[in-house]
Amino acid sequence: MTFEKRLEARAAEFEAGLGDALDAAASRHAGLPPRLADAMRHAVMSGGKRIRPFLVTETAIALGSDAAAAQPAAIALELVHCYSLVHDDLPAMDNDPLRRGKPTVWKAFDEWTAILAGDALLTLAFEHLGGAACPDLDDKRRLSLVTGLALASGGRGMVGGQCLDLEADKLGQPKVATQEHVQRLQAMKTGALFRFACEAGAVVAGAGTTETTAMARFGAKLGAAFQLADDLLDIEGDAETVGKATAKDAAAGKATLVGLKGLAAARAFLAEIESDALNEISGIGSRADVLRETLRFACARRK
Ligand code: GRG
Repeated sequence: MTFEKRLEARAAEFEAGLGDALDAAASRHAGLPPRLADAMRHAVMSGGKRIRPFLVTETAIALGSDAAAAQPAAIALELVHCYSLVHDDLPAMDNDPLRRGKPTVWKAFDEWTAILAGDALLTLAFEHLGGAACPDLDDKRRLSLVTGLALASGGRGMVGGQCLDLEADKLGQPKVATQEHVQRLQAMKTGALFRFACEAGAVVAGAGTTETTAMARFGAKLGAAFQLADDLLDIEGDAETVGKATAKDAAAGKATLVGLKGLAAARAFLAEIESDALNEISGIGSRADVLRETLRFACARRK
C-alpha cells in the first residue's frame, strides 16, 4: 500500500472513532445542546489529514503494539488539535474565514459558539482518553497519556506557543525576533503535539526510556519540519490547494523562519531538520519505515 493510501485508510478509521466519540458525548450528556453538538461536529468532521493520530498509531505499531490500543490516545489528540484550530481561526486570534476548504466554525455559526465548541472539544479529549474502553491500556499508561497530553496542549506547550505567536502579531513583541525565539515558539505551538503523538505511541506500546525518548525527539523534529513546510506553503501555496488563506504571515508581520532566513536558506534548513529527525530513530530499523515516510510527507507537503 502506498503511503498516501495508508494515511487515507487510517483517516477513515479515525473519522469513525471521532464520530463515535461525538455521538457518545451527545448521548451521555442527554442535555448536550444541539447547537454545540453541531458546531463540534463541524469542527471535527470536516476533513483534515489526521496526521497526528496517524503518528500515534504508527509509532505504536512500529514498537510492537497495534492500532486498537493506540486509538484512545489518537482520537484524544485529534480532538485537541481540532479545538486548537477552532480557536486559532477566531477573529481575536487569526481571523480566518476558511479552514480545510470550508467556512470556519465562527463563520458558519458565530464567535461565542466557536469558543464554546473549542472548550467542549478540549474537555471531551480528556474525558475520552480517561474513559474509552480499551482492555490493552492499563491505568498507569492511561495516566501517563493524560498528563502528557495536558503538558503538550497547555501553557508550556501549544497554548504557550500560541501566546508567544500572538504577542508578536498583536503587540509587536519582541521587536526583533531571533531565530531562537521563533524556533522555541514553533516547538511549543506546533511541535508539542507532534512530540506527544510519537511519545504517546511509545507509551501505548510499553516501550522503554531509550525508545520513548527517541520517538519523542523524532516527533518534535517532525513537528518543526511540518511547521517550516507550512510557512513555505504560506508563501508558495495557493489558497484553493492549501484549503485556507495564504500569504498571511508576512501581511500580519509574523516572524517565521522563512522571513528570517529567506526562501533558499529555509528550504536548506528544512532538509537539515529532516536529516536530524531521521537520525533520532536510526536505532529502530525498518519497523519505523512508515514514520520515515511520514516525515518525508510532512517535508514535501502541498496542503
Ligand atoms: C488556539 C491554543 C490555540 C492554539 C492554536 C495549531 C495552532 C495553535 C494554530 C494553527 C495555526 C497554524 C497555521 C499552525 C501551523 C501548522 C499547523 C498546526 C497547521 C494545521 O494543521 P494540519 O495541517 O491541519 O495538520 P489539518 O486540517 O490537516 O488537520
